[in-house]
Amino acid sequence: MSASPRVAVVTGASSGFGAATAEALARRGFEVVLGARRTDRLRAVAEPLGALWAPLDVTDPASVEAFCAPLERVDVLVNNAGNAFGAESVAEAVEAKWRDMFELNVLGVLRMTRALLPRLVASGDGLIVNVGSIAGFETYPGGAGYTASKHALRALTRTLRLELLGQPVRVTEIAPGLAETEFSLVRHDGDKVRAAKVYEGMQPLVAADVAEAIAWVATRPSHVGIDEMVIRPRDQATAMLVHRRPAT
Ligand code: NDP
Ligand code: 8X3
Repeated sequence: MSASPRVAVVTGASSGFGAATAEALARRGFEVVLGARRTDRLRAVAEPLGALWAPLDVTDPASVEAFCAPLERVDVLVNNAGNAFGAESVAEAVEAKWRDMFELNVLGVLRMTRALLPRLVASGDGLIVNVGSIAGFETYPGGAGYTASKHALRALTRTLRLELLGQPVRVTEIAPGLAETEFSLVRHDGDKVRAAKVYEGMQPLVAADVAEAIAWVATRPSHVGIDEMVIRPRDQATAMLVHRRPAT
């Protein structure tokens, strides 16, 4: 008799890293449960994988509760939903954007983790993967709202690992550098020219690069914890130091 598949919840699965992670985990035999706000996009990701999906807004406690309540078994939680809003300097910071980033990138992770932790513990072999960023331990001009939120997420992740010592749940932070997804388009409010400039003259990561790392973490033997993984393009040494080739 074969064991029933492990269940992995992926937030922000309608695009980018989340969609690619859904695919990578499904390919490795996980039963994946996907959440995001854009349900048309979510359905398009889920259906070819035979995955379960439901609307999820991690900034809304009622939505988190409705998404999590029907889940009987959860082995893996990938807290991936997140975004940056704007690139204003501290002097010109827009408080509403900072609030939105903290609601999404920090409190969203807190809500999902709190809701699913009992089921992760009950699985006997739980794993939480928080998608942080190099912005969790670096800073750059115009990035303070986002980097502050990812620094906070990093603190949450590290604290959780301490608090869960002795429980059957591992905690991992995945910290990517520049990756071409919808991230920059969202950050720059749909401005395609500005978003494209972020990757000009360099080769960024693609979503599958990060998804493969998450899938690798999720398939280590249960006694092996991967605390953190920094993944950058070869063309990027730090958040601010990027090798760009001149246009030919
Ligand atoms: P995308 O913009 O492509 O994906 C973001 C995902 O988050 C979407 O699926 C979006 O779905 C979802 N999301 C946004 N708001 C909410 C919400 N309130 N509730 C639920 N889901 C939400 O960007 P990425 O794939 O690049 O980003 C994924 C993660 O990776 C983020 O945490 C980001 O900070 C991080 N990251 C990205 C890097 C990059 O360079 N791309 C580098 C390092 C880290 P929907 O709008 O349908 O809700
Ligand atoms: C996204 C990477 O460098 O734009 O998390 O902050 S960066």
